[in-house]
Amino acid sequence: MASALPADPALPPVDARPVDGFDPVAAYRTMVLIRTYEERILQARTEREVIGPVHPYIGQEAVAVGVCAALEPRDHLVSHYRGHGHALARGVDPDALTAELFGRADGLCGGKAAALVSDPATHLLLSSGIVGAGIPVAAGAAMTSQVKGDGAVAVVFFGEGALGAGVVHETLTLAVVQRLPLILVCENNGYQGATRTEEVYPETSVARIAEAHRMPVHRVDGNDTLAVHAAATAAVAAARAGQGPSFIEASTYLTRFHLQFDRPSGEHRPAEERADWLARDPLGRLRQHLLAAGTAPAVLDALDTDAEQRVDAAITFARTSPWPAPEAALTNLWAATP
Ligand SMILES: Cc1ncc(C[n+]2csc(CCOP(=O)(O)OP(=O)(O)O)c2C)c(N)n1
Repeated sequence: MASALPADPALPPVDARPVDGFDPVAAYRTMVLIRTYEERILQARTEREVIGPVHPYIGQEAVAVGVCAALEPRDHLVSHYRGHGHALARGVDPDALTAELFGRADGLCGGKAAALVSDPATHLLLSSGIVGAGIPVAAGAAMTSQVKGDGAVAVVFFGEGALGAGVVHETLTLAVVQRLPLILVCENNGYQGATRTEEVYPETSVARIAEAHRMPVHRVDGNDTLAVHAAATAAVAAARAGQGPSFIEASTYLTRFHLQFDRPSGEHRPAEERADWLARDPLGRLRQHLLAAGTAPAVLDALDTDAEQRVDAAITFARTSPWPAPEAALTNLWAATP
């Protein structure tokens, strides 16, 4: 992995033992899995084995992993088109996820969903391709848990572009007034496709927009897994205690490009800006913290190798999975009558 930065003696030592159920070594394992997975899926898209568009998540892994590590199995999750990282961080089976991207019958959704997966087993309700559309769905899940009193919370991931959607503001209002157990996680990467957010938003601090709805806000360095996890833990605790929703603004950066069909999209991020963020790569930073805390490099290297083997196995699984039967195109179109 390119993330093998040397330990920086200037950093304060970090205790690498699990704290409050958070295990930074396990977090590193998942982040490396996501990074390796995404690199291989981009390659598979170039080779036309993956069928739909691929929206990379490379550079943003600390957000998915930091947040998902704060959740319990009963909690609900809503993702979007840049969602492989959220799915893997949530524990979705890499074989089934890959078979889905390859359009195969053993895919998570029978090969019909491409990247817009859902997975009842892990309560991943939806990955929406419509910017902002998943946010009211997550609020619905939060309201369902509130009515049932089952103690679950709902988490939704979205980019800052979603704050341009009217329905998001309606949802923020409702969530605050109804004290819904909802955690909104805005992955603010500064871009909406090829457009810089400052070119299209009069207010680029999305946290201030959430505050205007009187929603408690956590502003975090979205490339710092431990900081993201601490914010998510506080937000989940508040939601479970009946204190209502929270908004996490995780500042991060997409180090590649917006999306890929056969070739990457042609937009350019300024070289200096990209280099600056690469120096703050979330994997490199977590690795650096773990080394500073005394974790043996060999332990982390073994996790890098494990990730490569796991992704190889998932790709082999997808390649050998059958194509869906033509008649499967007509199944699961409508929900069963309750
Ligand atoms: C309602 C809607 N409008 C426009 C689009 C086209 N579109 C796809 S991604 C995107 C940019 C979204 O940016 P952001 O929410 O910041 O997320 P990011 O892609 O940066 O992760 C747009 C405008 C869409 N998918 N849905």
